[in-house]
Amino acid sequence: MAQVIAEVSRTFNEFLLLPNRTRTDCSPATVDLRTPLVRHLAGERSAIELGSPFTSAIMQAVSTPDLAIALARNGGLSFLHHNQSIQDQAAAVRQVKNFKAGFVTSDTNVRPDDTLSHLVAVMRRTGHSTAAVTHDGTATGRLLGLVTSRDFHPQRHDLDGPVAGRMTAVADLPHAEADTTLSEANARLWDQRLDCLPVLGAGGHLQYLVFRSDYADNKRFPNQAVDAAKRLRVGAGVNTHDYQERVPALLEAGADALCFDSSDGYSDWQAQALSWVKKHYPEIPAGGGNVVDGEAFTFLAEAGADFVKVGVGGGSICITRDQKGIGRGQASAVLDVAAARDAFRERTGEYVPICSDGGLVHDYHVALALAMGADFVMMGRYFARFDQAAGAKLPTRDGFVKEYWGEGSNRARNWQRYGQGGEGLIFEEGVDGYVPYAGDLNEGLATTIAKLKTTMVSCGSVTLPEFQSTARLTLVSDQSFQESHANVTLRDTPATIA
Ligand code: RVP
Repeated sequence: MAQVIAEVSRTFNEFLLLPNRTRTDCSPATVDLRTPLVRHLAGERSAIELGSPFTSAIMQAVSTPDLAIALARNGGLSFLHHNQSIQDQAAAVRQVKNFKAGFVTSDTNVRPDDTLSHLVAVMRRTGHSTAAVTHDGTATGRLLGLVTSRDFHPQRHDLDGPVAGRMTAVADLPHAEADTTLSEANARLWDQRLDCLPVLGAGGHLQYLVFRSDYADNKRFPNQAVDAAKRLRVGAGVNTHDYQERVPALLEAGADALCFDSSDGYSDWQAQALSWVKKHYPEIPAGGGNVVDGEAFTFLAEAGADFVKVGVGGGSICITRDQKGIGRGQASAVLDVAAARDAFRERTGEYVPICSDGGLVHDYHVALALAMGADFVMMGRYFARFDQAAGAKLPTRDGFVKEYWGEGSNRARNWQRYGQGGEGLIFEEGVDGYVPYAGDLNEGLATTIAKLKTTMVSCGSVTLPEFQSTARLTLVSDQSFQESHANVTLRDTPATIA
């Protein structure tokens, strides 16, 4: 007869944190959000630590190189999705690893004989007002000059004339060599009163542009997730089908960590794939999942997983529970797996971090997931709302939205993640939709981090391990859940009245 688990399957909305005593040393400024990413000896440091406990979902709609760069600069990590060719995924990894803060690969490029009206169109498309003029119109062509929107006027200059007529030629242009550091470039920007300094490699080919504004911008990120060579860290999703070809290519490209990505990770396929990676590439961390209970966690930890992802069916775009009747409330899943993680540590002396993946709808859900024992969280919907995510930004009557679609939707058709038998999906396990547009990741994440820090302060914690070990949670009734929300008629802002 089937076993029925006595405990009800619960989700984050059913819990609240009780405030603990806040000591005088607890303040948002003293909160340290560092967290381990990979397996390590208990009491020692993880070989990879995140500066903040956020990872972005292994999804087409979410984890682009741009998003990975922005998230790593904020201390988190993206796992670039594997629902693309091995070559394309490796190129995406390289793009993140080659990112040099403040050194921009020019996206506004023209040839010298292009017309000014073509230049205007290119500037309009990219939104940038400085263009590189290269011999072949590419970002890495031989630099012939720079032209900015201040160099010509639509009424004063013939827009059918060539760009070469209005550019500042490279001979008159201060430029830097390839080995220039950001602080040297910055010194020249100020000393020579420049807005932009091109960096040239062999044969005068353009490598990067350094802008004054980017240098200031870089100072905003003291908490970046970087490797020993100070390159941003990036993870990569892999599947249990083509890992023997995909893994070497991703490692060659510089991926810092891998994650086997499956809607149900409690499988022999995943254990075999993890053992293969451990045997051939023992130095590269590889996570597994997804699981929802302690038994499955222990299975993957024993198979060598360096971290384990928790969550089945809770994702905002996920219909696995409707379609297959499989899953578990995310809070119950995290609590159960965290207990198994602690038991595994007691038994083996090894700490295997866990990640709460999916179903985090409000910022405070992040705090709850961490308090319940997650070492870091993974989010799809949250990151899909930002400029850096892949989905198109579309206008609606009520403002902008961004596209967001599940890996199990017909749009993504990631059959490697769902294993319905053979190549392809027989039925959908995800939907294709929209999320409200939320602007720039840096600003949105800063607000979420501020809320997390103040919650931790209220709970008397300045580190995540302290938060996890001292948090007190209470279940909420339907009635007290109502009490959580504002209970007045909200005043309309002038903008909405108009
Ligand atoms: P959310 O953050 O709630 O949007 O959930 C994102 C998570 O949902 C992913 O990290 C993944 O585990 C899961 N997912 C992705 N696609 C689908 C699907 O199509 N069902 N589910």
